[in-house]
Amino acid sequence: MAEINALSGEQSGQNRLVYSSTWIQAQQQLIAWGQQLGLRVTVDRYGTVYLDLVGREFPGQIIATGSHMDTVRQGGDYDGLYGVIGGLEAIANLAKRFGQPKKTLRLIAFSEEEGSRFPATFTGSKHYARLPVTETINDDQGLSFAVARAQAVAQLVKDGVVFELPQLPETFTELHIEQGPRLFDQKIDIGLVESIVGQKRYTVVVKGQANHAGTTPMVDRADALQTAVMLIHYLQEQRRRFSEQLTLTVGAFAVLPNTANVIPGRVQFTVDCRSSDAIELTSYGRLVENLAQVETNPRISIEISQWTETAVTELDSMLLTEHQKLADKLGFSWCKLASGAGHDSQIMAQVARTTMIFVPSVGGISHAPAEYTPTADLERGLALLTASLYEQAYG
Ligand code: HGY
Ligand code: MN
Ligand code: MN
Ligand code: MN
Repeated sequence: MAEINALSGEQSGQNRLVYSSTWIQAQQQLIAWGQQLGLRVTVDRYGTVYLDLVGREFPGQIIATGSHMDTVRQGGDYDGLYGVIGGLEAIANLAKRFGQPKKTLRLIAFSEEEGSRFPATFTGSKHYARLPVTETINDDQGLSFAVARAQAVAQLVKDGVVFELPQLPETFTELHIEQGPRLFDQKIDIGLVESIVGQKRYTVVVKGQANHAGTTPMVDRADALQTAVMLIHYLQEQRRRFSEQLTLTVGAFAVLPNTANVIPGRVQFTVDCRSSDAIELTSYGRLVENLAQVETNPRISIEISQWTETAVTELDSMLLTEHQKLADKLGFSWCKLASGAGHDSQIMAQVARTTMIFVPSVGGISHAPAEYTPTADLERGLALLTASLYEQAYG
């Protein structure tokens, strides 16, 4: 993991945004490791990398593990990458100790999950799951997804690398940090994930009238920032009507023009709401979608666009039960829990029996440079994943 994280050379956290140079170098490094291990290397059109330890008796029956290679901006060292490197380590250890498995063992490094560069999430797992992927989107520099994708993926497909969309697996197990405080606070080794929250994300654009800060009479102003602040306050007020588990994050703020002596004419902000209760998520989402009905300055216009929606997802209970037994055998403490973070597993759960293994995040911190998990915890998660893959592919 250290080698791949070092590629970005960032002190202020990881910025391995999809199709960026650090993302390309990381996927190239992963391909090189896969080739050194003698694994079959496949890359799909979105740049997801698949490394296969082909099965001896049932090569077409695939047991998969993995996670996403991209990060949020100023992200941590473990979100996504732990599942990619941990999955590779588990497969390499099994190949060294037990040789070829009966079924194919597959590691997947999904190209994009976070939605940090382009307003689209889970692109890698959606494409692999044969679900629609939006390509007609630009990043904040105006570069199109389609161009960035084509340029980056062309650098991954070289000699000995097959370029296709491989067959779907029987099962998918994602090794991931919890990104929350529960395991750390309660000193529990392993989290066995029962379900993952549903998510809705929106962009809100408030348009007013840029004007002179000194000469424009207060009654004639259309101050976009004032209205945006009032809308955000309204969203937070309304959230109180819902259960504690509905999370609301109002994110990135963009204000134009952003100078003290100009009345802000245009403000953009994001809204991220989540819940493991589908009805609650729908009704809060409707509040956001109807923001334009809220009483504001008649000179102001408000545009709301929704850019992600992922359903509340139940994971595979039989795989979870198997992991309980293996964790007991390994002498690890464990608990069942729901994930407040989104994961590629909620897309993979639509096409394969899917489960997740969590390890603690110190202080529950994630999506930040301070994200940290001690090696002993990482190794416990790896040991459980290795035991599970052994049971499924060699047993
Ligand atoms: O936002 C999330 O929950 C995930 O880490 N992408
Ligand atoms: Mn993640
Ligand atoms: Mn994340
Ligand atoms: Mn995720």
